[in-house]
Amino acid sequence: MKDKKCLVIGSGISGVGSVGLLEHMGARVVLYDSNEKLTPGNLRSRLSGDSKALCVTGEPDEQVLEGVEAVVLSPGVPVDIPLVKTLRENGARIMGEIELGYQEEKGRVAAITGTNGKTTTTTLVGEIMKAWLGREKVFVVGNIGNPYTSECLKTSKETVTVGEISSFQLETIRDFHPRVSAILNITPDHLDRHHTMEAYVAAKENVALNQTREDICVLNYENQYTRAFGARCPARVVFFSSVRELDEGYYLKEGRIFKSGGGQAKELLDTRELKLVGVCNMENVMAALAIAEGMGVPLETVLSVVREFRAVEHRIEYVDTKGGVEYYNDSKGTNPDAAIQGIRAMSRPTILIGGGYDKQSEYDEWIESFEGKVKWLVLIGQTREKIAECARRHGFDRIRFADTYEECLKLCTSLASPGDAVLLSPACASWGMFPNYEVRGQLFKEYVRGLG
Ligand code: UMA
Repeated sequence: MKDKKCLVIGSGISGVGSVGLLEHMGARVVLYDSNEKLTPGNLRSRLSGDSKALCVTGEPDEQVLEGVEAVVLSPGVPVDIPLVKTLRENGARIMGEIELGYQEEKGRVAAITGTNGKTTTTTLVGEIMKAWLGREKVFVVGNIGNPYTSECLKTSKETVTVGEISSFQLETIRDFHPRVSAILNITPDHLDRHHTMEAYVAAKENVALNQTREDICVLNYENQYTRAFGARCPARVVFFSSVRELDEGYYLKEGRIFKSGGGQAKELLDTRELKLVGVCNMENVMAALAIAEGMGVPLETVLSVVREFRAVEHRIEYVDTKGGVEYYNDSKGTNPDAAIQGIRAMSRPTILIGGGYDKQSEYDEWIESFEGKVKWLVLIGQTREKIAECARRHGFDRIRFADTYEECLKLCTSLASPGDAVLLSPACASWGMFPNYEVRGQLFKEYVRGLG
């Protein structure tokens, strides 16, 4: 990158991390954001004081684009927008922020992707690695909210990087080569961005693109896409299953997790020892066991961390009980499949908050999973009409609409009786109403804590 003109698109945390790294590499950097509400001054204020990057917002002029040799895309920037197309045609190399960070990686990498369970599994694997190597030798990066480009310069031969890698980030992989990769599951999501399921699946499979038989790829045997990928994956595949006994791999049977191979099966743990609940979390635990073992962590270290590990924030997170009503924050239920797990975890009649940004998802299976458990569905956001229409088609009409988030929360409290649960598990992204699902979940928790 030395002396090259590089254009970073997007001035969020990935863009800021990329500018810092590119300048360290000696590049001449332009930070660009298409948001017309932002000014170059806004962008500058996000960068470190000694940054010499040129900051541009709105419509970029020809001079800005002239001579650009490399383009770094923030994950939220689609690869098929006209600006990227033009730059590609002009001969610029297009890469994502993860790929840029990987150029400076000096240690070993574990990369975790999948539609759901990524954050829990990544956090758990990160904790296992920290218990094994010490906190200062482990970097947990990526979609989890910590850009790779902000950490990669700290890596060394002794360190391990654990990455939560989204499909957005995998679209632009070229050299990225994890020692162990994992695809936890693939169900329809982000189809507004990837357009087809095939393209979404292909992006996920890119996590193993550069792996060889020396490497490991952990896959879910019970997901049609990941099972099929097992047959053509370039790495050595380790499967896990929450449904059946596997001859080779990790599986769940009668509440216990086993590891099998070479004609033998060994019980690793009884899931009643765990602080995590739900089958989806048992899948995350099995994946974490396989990833950690693949990275060489002693089994005893792995098991001691797994036993103590608690649910991550915003994922079926119990908030409080107010007036006999339990409140759960599952703001991370940003697609129908994740939200189904949220409903499954409820053991009470539930007032469910749904709706948000339209990712062109189908809601049929989510509505079917209500199975008499959902008492009221309170809908908000861009998708509310679409979800309501789908729910009515499935014979569910206990629906209420809210215009603001505050109105929505108050309505839920008024609809709930002692013994009920209120669950925020919207099956949609928060975008449009909130910058991210964390802010949405935080607001929910603040509201609940403020209740008498
Ligand atoms: N922008 C443009 N042009 C475009 C699109 C966006 O200039 O065509 C600008 C926007 O105006 C904005 C900036 O890009 O100013 C935002 O970039 P970004 O959306 O990539 O956001 P970052 O802050 O860099 O955060 C990204 C990830 N965001 C997305 O993938 C949407 C974060 O994942 C991730 O934690 C972070 O990088 C660090 O790796 C969030 C997410 O929602 C949590 N991920 C999706 C999910 O989990 O479902 C994939």
